[in-house]
Amino acid sequence: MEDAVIKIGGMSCQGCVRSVTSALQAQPGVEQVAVSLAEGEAHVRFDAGKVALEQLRGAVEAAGFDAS
Ligand code: 9UX
Repeated sequence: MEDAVIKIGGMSCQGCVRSVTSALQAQPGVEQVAVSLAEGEAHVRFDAGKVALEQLRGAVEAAGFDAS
């Protein structure tokens, strides 16, 4: 398992937090997701054999937010 922090831009309310959380949870190999509105970041634990970090950033961007 891999732990990563993704910086998220464009979240303004808890609805955004929910959107980002579900986008990440929908990816293969994602085991745990914690998104902080105040910090503007997502902490993700995932199986790097099933999904790449870049793919997780892509899922966040596909949901309409900036990811870095
Ligand atoms: Mo809140 Mo976010 O009204 O995509 S859900 S701003």
